[in-house]
Order: sequence, then structure tokens, then C-alpha cells
Amino acid sequence: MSFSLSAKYDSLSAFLESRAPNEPEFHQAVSEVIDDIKPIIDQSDAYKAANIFERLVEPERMISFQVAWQTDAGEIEVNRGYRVQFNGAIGAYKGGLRFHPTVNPSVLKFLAFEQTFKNALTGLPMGGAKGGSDFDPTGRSEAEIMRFCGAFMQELHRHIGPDIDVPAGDINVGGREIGYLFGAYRRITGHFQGVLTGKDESYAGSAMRTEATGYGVMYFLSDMLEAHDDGLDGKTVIISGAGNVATYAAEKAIALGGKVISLSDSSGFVHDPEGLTQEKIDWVRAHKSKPGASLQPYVDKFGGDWSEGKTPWGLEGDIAAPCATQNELDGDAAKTLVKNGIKAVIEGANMPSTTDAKEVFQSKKVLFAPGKAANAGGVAVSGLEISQNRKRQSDDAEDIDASLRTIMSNIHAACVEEGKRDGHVDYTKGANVAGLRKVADAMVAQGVA
Ligand code: NDP
Ligand code: 2IT
Repeated sequence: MSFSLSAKYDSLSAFLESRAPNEPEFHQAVSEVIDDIKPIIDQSDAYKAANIFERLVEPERMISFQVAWQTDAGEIEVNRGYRVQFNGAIGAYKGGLRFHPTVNPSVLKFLAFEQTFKNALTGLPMGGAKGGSDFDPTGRSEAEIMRFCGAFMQELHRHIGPDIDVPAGDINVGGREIGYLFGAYRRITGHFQGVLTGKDESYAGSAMRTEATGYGVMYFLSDMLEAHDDGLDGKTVIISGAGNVATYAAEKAIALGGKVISLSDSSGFVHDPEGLTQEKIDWVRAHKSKPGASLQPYVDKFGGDWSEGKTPWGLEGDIAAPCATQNELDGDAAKTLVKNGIKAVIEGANMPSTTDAKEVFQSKKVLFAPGKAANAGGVAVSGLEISQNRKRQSDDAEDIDASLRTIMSNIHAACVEEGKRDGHVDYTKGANVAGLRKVADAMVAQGVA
């Protein structure tokens, strides 16, 4: 390594294993940016002198705490809560909260690391963070979820604030949970302030935040296809996931002329050859709002085929949009998609493609949009929610949607600008380099203590 990685480490993996042992998802996220950002750091004396790389891969702060809460049966359960405040160089920390049994420091560090690049790409002043808990909402009552959120905020409130850190939702943290978290924050501190985004519009939330991630994914896809003399109209779209990102991505894909033939969840996937409709999507949202509900009854209601325990990547389509979770699309799935003629892959989830899958797509020159660029619409509208809270005014849905459209186009343009490689656009390189430059410049400008 020619940039300033301490001499005692002779490889990136030795460095990561020493600094962050047993954190496979975090190692994966860092390994996937290194080849793109290394030449940029090497070319800059300022970046090397500031030891940007080592500082960029070390969270500024990690908080871990006990969450003790009471079940409906009166028993006390204990979960672990976290907030990883990764990089605050360009703004107060910002990023979602995830409640899922797979939440651990490796997962949250990968998410907060990627969030740092993503937030920089939006052009808004937001640092990177992520948090959550290993709490599993499956089978929990509404009252239990409310008590869990209250117990979680009992500690988290010490670490957040409009100028400090502004969390939002992620897996299993949607409008309902943000409401309970915000209520707990307000009761504990006595302050009504913009300390969370994704709030309902009845209490200072932003129009379009719910839709923003999924809509933004399809706006980015439209730009990417258009830049390659193509469009969404008439395309068959394979979507995984059945939550916030997946259902709003499906809605916008249909609005832009696509035919969406699948959704999935942790129990399996639905293949609906006739294509999703607004009625079907509305049913999915209502049905999946019950924690732990399987998507399987979709086929009893609307027809199509259910495949238990499987992912939808064996289906034939033009576009694949993984919108569920990390590493849900592996190398074999990528090969199958390529064999079946996939034209583009757009990541709605964070790091849904494994490293092997990305290599398959890259070697076959499949258009590929990484999550840190393609799903940035959610945090972008969160940024607009922060601005609206500051001015104590709400903007119209049309204005927010227009801003979201512009921000996604700007991110696409930045990826094209920085992602040129051998006569084609490498969107991953573009996102990594554009994100790095902004964060690194701010870190250099601010020095160290
Ligand atoms: P939701 O909780 O609304 O939905 C998550 C969906 O993914 C559910 O269908 C869930 O199935 C499925 N899922 C979760 N874990 C697994 C798993 N291990 N295997 C298979 N399926 C799984 O979350 P979101 O839609 O908000 O988030 C989806 C992805 O998008 C995540 O990667 C998140 O980080 C990312 N993202 C979210 C943003 C947002 O604004 N919400 C912004 C940017 C990215 P089940 O119901 O069975 O658990
Ligand atoms: O991964 C993400 O970008 C999010 N979960 C949204 C973060 C936010 O602060 O809106």
C-alpha cells in the first residue's frame, strides 16, 4: 500500500483483522471501496498527510447499551442497543435504526461506513451513522413494540439531538416505531425538536419521506437506463423484499411503465406473472405491517406462485432490484440472472449483492447501481425533513418529489463523472470516489485535535 496505512500492516486484510476482528460485513464494505479510493488518496499529499484512510475506517464513536423492557406477560427481556457515529466531518450524524436479530457491531459498522459515502453523495450536510438493536419484533404485540421503543430511547436520547445525531428508520423501524421513539424522546427530554426523521406529517414529518427511498431507486434506474439509450417502459422487474423500499420501488417502477413480477420476504418469494398492481401493493403493505407476517397468503388472494425459503433471482426479467437486506444476492444468483438476460441491477437495499455477485455483473458488463448511490433518496428526503424542521414549515409533496428527482439525477451525474473506466461507467467507482472526495476534503480542512 503506498498510502499511509501504518507500516506494521502489510495488507488491507491484516489491517482490518487487527483493527476490527470478526467483522465480516464491515470488512466486505471496506474491501469494496479500497480499489476505487486508493488511487485518489495516493494522488493527494493532503489526504496522505491527514491519514485519511485509517481515519475513514474507524468510527468516531460507538455506543452500546442495555435495553431492558417488559413483555405483555410481565417478564423482563434484555436486548442490546447500539449507535455507531461513524464520520461527522460534513454534518451532524445521520442514518437509520434497524431492529433485527442479526444486528451486531459488524453489520452496523458496514451500514454506517456506507452511510458516510451515501450522505455525502446527496449534497446535503449529513455525517454517517447507523444504530439499532438485536430486538426481534416477530410475534410481538403493538404494546410490546411501544415499550421496547420507549426503553431503547431511555438511553439513546443522551446521544442524539438536531445538531448531534438525527436517526431515522431502517429494517423493522417504520412510521409506527419512529412515532413511539419520538414520543419517548419528547417525554424524557421535554423538547419537541427534529431529532428523528421519518416522522408522521401530523408531528413535523416531511411529505414523501415514506416513499422517498423506493421512488429514488427507480429515478436513479431511469437515469441510468436513459444514459444508455434505454428506458423502464415495458421492462420486467424482479424485486426482492416486501417492506418500505421494495413496495415503493415497485409502485414507482409500475408508474414508469415497468412490470413488476416479484416480491419476497424472509420466508420466500411470490412470482406474479401478471404483474403487481397498486391494489396488490396496498394489500402487501397492510398485511406486512403485522410483525412477522409471511407474504405467502398473497398467492391465495391474487394468484401467482409461492416459493418457500427461496429468493427470486431465478426468474427471468430485464431488471433486478434487491430491496431486502445485505448479501441476499450471491455469485450463483448473479450468474443465473446473467444467463437469463438481465440488463441492469439496481440495489435498493444496502450491500445486497455479495462481492462475488458484483464481480459477475462487472465481468459481464451488466449495468450495476450500488446501494450507496441508488438508495440515497431516503436519507436525502430525511435531509429535507431536517431543513423543514429548522424553518418550522412544511414543503408540499410535489416540491419534495421534485427535489428528490433532482438529487437522484445529481447523484447519477456524479457517478458518471467519477466512474469512467475503460469506455464505460462503473457506478460503484463513481459513488466511492465522489463520496470520498467530499468527506476527505472536510476532514483535511478540520485537522485533528
Ligand atoms: P423493512 O423492514 O420495511 O422491509 C425489509 C424487508 O426485507 C422485509 O420484506 C423483510 O422480510 C426482508 N428481510 C429482512 N431481513 C431479511 C433477511 N435476512 N432475509 C430475507 N429477507 C429479509 O425495511 P426497509 O424496506 O426499510 O429496508 C430494506 C433495505 O433497504 C435494507 O437493506 C435497508 O438498510 C435499506 N434501506 C432502507 C432505507 C429506508 O429509508 N427505509 C433507505 C435506504 C436503504 P421479513 O418481513 O420476513 O422480515
Ligand atoms: O440506509 C439508509 O439510508 C436509511 N435507512 C435511511 C437513513 C435516514 O437517516 O433517513
